[in-house]
Amino acid sequence: MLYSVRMRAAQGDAHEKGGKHISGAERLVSQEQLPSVATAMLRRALFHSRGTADFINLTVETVLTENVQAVPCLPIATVAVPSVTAGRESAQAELIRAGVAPAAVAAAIEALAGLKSSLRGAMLVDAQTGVRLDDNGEKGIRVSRMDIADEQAYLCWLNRQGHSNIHIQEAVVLASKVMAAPGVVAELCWSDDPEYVTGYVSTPMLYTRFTKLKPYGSPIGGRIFFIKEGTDLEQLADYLQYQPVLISV
Ligand code: PML
Repeated sequence: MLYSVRMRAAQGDAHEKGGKHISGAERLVSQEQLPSVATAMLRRALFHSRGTADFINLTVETVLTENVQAVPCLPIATVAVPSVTAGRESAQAELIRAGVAPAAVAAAIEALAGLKSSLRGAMLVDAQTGVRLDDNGEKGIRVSRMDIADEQAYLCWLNRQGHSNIHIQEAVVLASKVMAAPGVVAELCWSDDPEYVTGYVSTPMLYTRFTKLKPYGSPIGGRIFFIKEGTDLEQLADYLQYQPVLISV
């Protein structure tokens, strides 16, 4: 038996559109790890650099081990870019190489760059037309119930490549789960952390980081998943939100 532990912290009135999202986290852990993981999440929500949380939701739920799907971790590449414009151009090229239509790429970048507040989950967008497919507004689809199978091995693997921050640790796990879903062509993401400007494009083959994808100081971030025509959206949303997945390096 494993436990899915999920945290979401918000500011303002939680009853009004769930408040302003400031922090979130996802783990899938053993009973032994549960108390320390839950405490660390609570601490992260309480002492968040973006201010005090007015609302913290910590959910713990059992998951049967036999329902957990094993998924390989995506390899990581980093592209150093001199500016946000150069970063977005390179990300655009990577998305087009992955099979996303140029018009859909342009529409998606415009949609992410034009957000008035951060997305809590991801937008699902048609990879050919650029039309948004989910109707979840700023909530989007939250990818949930995933973790790394062997945390120490994962951290060593990341460290050997010079990566040690929590953003990359969590994003690679999430992207690996998303890219294992049938029908997902690629993902584009940049962070809502005002100090974190690196973003990424992931494809079923590779997680590519671009060192500047948004302006320093911007608190607005989000994710877009590009979806192949004919994909069963209900099945996809179900996998992204509910299928427990452990990622292996
Ligand atoms: C986030 O933390 O909100 C998204 C992470 C984006 C990039 C992580 C990285 O590869 O450095």
